Amino acid sequence: MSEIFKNIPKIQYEGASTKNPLAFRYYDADRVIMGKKMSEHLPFAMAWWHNLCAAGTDMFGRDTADKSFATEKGTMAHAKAKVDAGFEFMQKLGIQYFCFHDVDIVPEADDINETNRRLDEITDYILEKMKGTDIKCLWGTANMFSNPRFMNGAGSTNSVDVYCFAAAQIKKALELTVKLGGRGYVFWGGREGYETLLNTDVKFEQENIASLMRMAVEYGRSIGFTGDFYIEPKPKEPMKHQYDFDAATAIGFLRQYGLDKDFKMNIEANHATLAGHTFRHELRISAINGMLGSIDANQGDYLLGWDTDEFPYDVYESTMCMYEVLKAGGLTGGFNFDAKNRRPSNTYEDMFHAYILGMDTFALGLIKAAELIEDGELDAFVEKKYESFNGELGQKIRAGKTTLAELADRAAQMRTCPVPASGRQEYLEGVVNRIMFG
Ligand code: XLS
Ligand code: NI
Ligand code: NI
Repeated sequence: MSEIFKNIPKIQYEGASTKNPLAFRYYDADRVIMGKKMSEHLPFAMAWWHNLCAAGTDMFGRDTADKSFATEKGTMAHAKAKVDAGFEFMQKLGIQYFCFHDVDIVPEADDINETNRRLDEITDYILEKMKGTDIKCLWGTANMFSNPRFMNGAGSTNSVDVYCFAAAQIKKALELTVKLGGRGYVFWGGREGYETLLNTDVKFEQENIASLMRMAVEYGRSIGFTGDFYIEPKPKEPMKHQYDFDAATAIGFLRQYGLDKDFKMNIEANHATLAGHTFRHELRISAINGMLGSIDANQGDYLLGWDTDEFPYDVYESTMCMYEVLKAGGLTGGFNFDAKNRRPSNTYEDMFHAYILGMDTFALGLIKAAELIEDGELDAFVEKKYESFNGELGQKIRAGKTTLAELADRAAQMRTCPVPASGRQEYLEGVVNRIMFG
């Protein structure tokens, strides 16, 4: 098989001062940060769909990039060429994981039996490719949003037949994920939501989604899937209102239906901002609930209200992300670049520039987050901020052993209004800038 990305060498770390556009400035796989190699802190993954399938089509125009890889699109030859391209791409970048939807890796047939046969064939081919490399699957998923049959949802559909189709796709995608040794399995609720309550029974739909997930857990465990299931929260798009709005909503849903032991969150930066949160808010909420699993590493645009899936370049954001990840003790999943080149960035070289940018952004974020933690000033401040709870009464409150009457008595004895200490936000923002740019 001949080289696809000709003239692109293996990308090496050359240090911050390099002007070589095809080199890493910060991502130095073997560099040890806080006791672990960068490559272990940052299990990067390639998103099959954006990198090997999407070619720039948007609502207003057709493809700008050529992702045919010298074959005819829609054929198994093309599916295999994408595997070849993907493996060459990952090896040249030193990326160890990939993520996929079922329909990313083969053209879908009308008859699911034929689709499944194609999936078997392509995953045999992928397995063959994996041999002799250190490339693995991060997570798999079923695309239950593109095909018109899912227009009213998958788990939330009004059609029993469509529900069965969704079940069949999940069953197969789980088998493929296990076959490829995937660490996780993702549910992104693409069409699980509603456009109008005039035609929607929300309770009915949510119960059906939960049942589908419960069956997925049962089946996954029965075929030896030991990884995490993930929900990837998103507030809107394509639906006006999506059920997995944000981490807090998704966690509540999982607890309500007894799924919280098997599921964690896959937090996507751009989805967080669409929900009106910061990326780090979603990470923190997941982490404090023991559900920080994996990350879809991308970036939105503050001027646009949709999922622009840009490659992350904002180092302030990646630093805050890595701060949360380090504090949480790492991820069980990894960092999937659910990101695409801008439509006018349409060459093979642009694909590499995009991943180099994303990997460097997170590597620098990791370096800066470790410095913030080692510096210790933020931690020390937060600890001091709550110090009044260190006393006897504070400890009693923390232990849940006080009554309202007891606390009210204490307030009654004060005679003056209590004043808490300053939050010092601006000072702390300056501390962050000292570490970032000092
Ligand atoms: C779409 C989602 C999607 C999931 C996988 O907004 O981010 O790409 O990550 O289905
Ligand atoms: Ni997204
Ligand atoms: Ni995503």
